[in-house]
Amino acid sequence: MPSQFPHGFVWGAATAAYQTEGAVHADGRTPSIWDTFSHTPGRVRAGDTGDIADDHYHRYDQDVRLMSQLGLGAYRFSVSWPRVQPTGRGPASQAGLDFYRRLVDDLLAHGIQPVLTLYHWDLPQELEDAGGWPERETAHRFADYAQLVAGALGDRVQEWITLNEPWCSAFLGYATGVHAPGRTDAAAALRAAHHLSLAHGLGVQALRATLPRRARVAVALNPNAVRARSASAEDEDARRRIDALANRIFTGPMLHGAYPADLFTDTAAITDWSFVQADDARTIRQPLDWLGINYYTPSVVSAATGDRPPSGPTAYPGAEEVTFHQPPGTRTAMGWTVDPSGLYELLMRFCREVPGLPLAITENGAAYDDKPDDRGAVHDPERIRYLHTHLETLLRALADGADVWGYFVWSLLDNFEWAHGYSKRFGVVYVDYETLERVPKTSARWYREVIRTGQLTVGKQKFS
Ligand code: PNW
Repeated sequence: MPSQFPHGFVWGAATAAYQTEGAVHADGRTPSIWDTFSHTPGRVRAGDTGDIADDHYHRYDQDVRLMSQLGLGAYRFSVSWPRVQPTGRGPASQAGLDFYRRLVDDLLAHGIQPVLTLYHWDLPQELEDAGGWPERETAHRFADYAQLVAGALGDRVQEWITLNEPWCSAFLGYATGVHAPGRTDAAAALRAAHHLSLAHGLGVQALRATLPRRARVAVALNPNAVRARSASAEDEDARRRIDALANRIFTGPMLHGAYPADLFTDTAAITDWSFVQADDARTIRQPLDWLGINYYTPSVVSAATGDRPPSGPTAYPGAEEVTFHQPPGTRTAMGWTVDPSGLYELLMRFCREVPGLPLAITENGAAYDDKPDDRGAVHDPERIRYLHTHLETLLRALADGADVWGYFVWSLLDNFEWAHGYSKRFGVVYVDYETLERVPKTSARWYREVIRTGQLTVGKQKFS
């Protein structure tokens, strides 16, 4: 197997607006659903909020210098909708747009390609008050917002992502309620999933109409690498159900122009799907220039009773009988099993399923309990091991024909890890939340060597 990444392979790092920016009241920004959620007692661990986060809004120039020292070829960030269109409709905030112009110009000046995600979960609260993603209207508001950002930044950003992980927005936001807006209504979650897909389709149309021809448009999904615990018909059916509710619910309309029939059957007791209109499937299937894949860990499911009793509302309405099992292997601080084979599976699946569609790994990484030593250095050998094994797997997929143009480590910086607050650190750069000082971890130095050499071997000898 080749140990060398292809010439021109793009090495990046990713963040998201609410997780890093802070400055939630600056320049006319209004609350997003995550401001409301994090300020509601009991929703986020230890009452943490994104009010300050990494203060990236005021320290972006320092962060771009860090990226430049890492040798990054690309930086994936998201635009905060309520920062650039405070009420979720109507006029833009020029001050908000100016922040992203400054960030993008600074990236370009350092030779770092900006990769812009329009929606990484921070819906303007006003739109949630009007019904949020379960309402069709929200998809149209997203298309207007997409056009507004494209008009302002289309001259300098080439890579555009409509949505980040619509599965999380729909099912963690509206079914389990562990994410904003914290609702627990299975039917609403299915409606939300459809309107997120519709928002993607309308958003791509708006971007195509506004952006120069050279621009590339994508979506970032978190496909679930789901396996059956056994080969029994019951466990295989459990796998099929989760595949429908986690994967094909989005890839069906977005990539193939139709919902899978089994999804409708499985969820018939929850909704009749009458909110899907005749032309929606055609609107949602827009030609894409590439597909973003976020990967952390695989899933193992069975039909039988599992390790743990089900707790709280399900993230998979229509698959209430399915049990999730902890896959074998070491775990990260999230409790997620380290198993890169799921990444290989997904890359090969998409290159078979959608021939000719280039892929990028838009997120991959791990949380560990990083702490500075008495000299202030942060050693994170587990993260190096995690990234190393996943990049090895990526090399194998490339050798087997997967068309992957880039890799984005999640995350550049430790940041606000949603319902876990600041307790989970995903960064290759440590953030001291008292001083907001940035300290590159050993993994950052390791990543710099991988980027510099395009090889994994050098990094391994030196750092593990
Ligand atoms: C992704 N799940 O979130 C997000 O895109 C990032 O913003 C986040 O920081 C990162 O992964 C690490 O969590 C997920 O429960 C959150 O299946 C939860 C799940 C999946 C992805």
